Amino acid sequence: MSEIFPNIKKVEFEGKNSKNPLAFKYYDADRVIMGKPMREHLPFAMAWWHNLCACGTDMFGRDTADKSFGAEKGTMDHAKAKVDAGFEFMQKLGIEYFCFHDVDLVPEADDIKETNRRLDIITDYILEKMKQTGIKCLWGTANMFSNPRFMNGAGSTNSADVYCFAAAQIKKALELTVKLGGKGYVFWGGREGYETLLNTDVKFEQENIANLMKMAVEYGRSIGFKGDFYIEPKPKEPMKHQYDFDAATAIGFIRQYGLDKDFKLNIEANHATLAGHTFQHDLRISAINGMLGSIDANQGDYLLGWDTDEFPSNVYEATMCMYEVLKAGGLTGGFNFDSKTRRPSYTEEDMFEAYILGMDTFALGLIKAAEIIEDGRIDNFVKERYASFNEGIGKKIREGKTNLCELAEAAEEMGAPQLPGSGRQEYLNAVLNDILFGR
Ligand code: XUL
Ligand code: CO
Repeated sequence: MSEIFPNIKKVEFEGKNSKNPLAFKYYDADRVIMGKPMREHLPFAMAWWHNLCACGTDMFGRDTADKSFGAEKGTMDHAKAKVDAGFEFMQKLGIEYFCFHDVDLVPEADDIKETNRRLDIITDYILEKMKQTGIKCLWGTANMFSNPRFMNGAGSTNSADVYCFAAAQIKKALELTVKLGGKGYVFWGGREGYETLLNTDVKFEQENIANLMKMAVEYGRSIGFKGDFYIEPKPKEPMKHQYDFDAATAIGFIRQYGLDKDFKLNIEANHATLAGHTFQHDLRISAINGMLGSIDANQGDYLLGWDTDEFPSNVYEATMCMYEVLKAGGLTGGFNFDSKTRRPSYTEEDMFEAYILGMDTFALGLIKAAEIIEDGRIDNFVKERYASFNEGIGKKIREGKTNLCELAEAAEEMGAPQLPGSGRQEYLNAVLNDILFGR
């Protein structure tokens, strides 16, 4: 079979002094960091939708990139060409996983039976490619936000008919995820939210969403899905208000509806920043609740208030991400590049250079995060900061062995308490700079 990207050879690791745009400078798959090769720390995934479907369209202009891959768009030949392009792309970059929505794979027909037939054909083809290459599926999902029928959401819709349709799509997407051996199944609540409370029954909508998820778990388990279900929080866009606002909100929802045995979170960097948090914040909140499952790797733009889905280039953020991941003992999922090249970056080279940037950024983040941990100054400072809880009354507080009367007595005895020790934020930032740039 002829190549789709004949001008691009397998991307190799050349080291940090390389000036070759089509080589890795930091991602060295076999390099061992804290006892594990980089490839195991960083199970990277290609997002089918951005890489093989998105062509640079924005609200003000049509496609800039040609992703026909030699076939006529809107046909099954094109669906197949996308599979060929995707597998060649992943192989050339050494990416071991992919993620997909149902409608990324085939052109959607008016009749769901026909769409499902097409999905069966294309996933047979994908399965063959997976066997040939060893590439695996990280997670699958159903797109329940693009079709006009989902204008008011899927689980949160006001229409029982649309709700049935959502259920049908989830059922099929779960079957496909199982067929392709996916490790996870994602619910990103694309339009699960509202525009105005004047027409919305929030409680009812949330119950309906939870019930849809319960039915998904029940069906998924019945057909042998052993992986994790994920909620991917996002505060807004396309809806003004989305129910899965951020990690903390999604965790509350998962627990409220008894979904915590089956669900974890898929944290996307740009979603966390849209919610007014740092990426690291949402990772930490997920991790301390035992719900850090997978990551959608991208970044936003601090000057823009929307989901720009840029390829990660911010080494500081990637470092703090990898610090959280290492501390949490790794991910059960992986790092899916839910990122797209900018509209003016429309060439094949841009597609590869974008992934090289993202992979190198996370590799550098991993190297630096391991250095933070090995250096120990930051972790030791945090530990020391709470030292007053290690003995005396502090120890009793830590162990839950005291009460308000005893604490009040202790306060009266001590007179005015000493000020808590300095937070030393400036010193800690200097330590971080030293680790990031001083060596
Ligand atoms: C949208 C988004 C989605 C999900 C999957 O902001 O992140 O691509 O990751 O539906
Ligand atoms: Co995402």
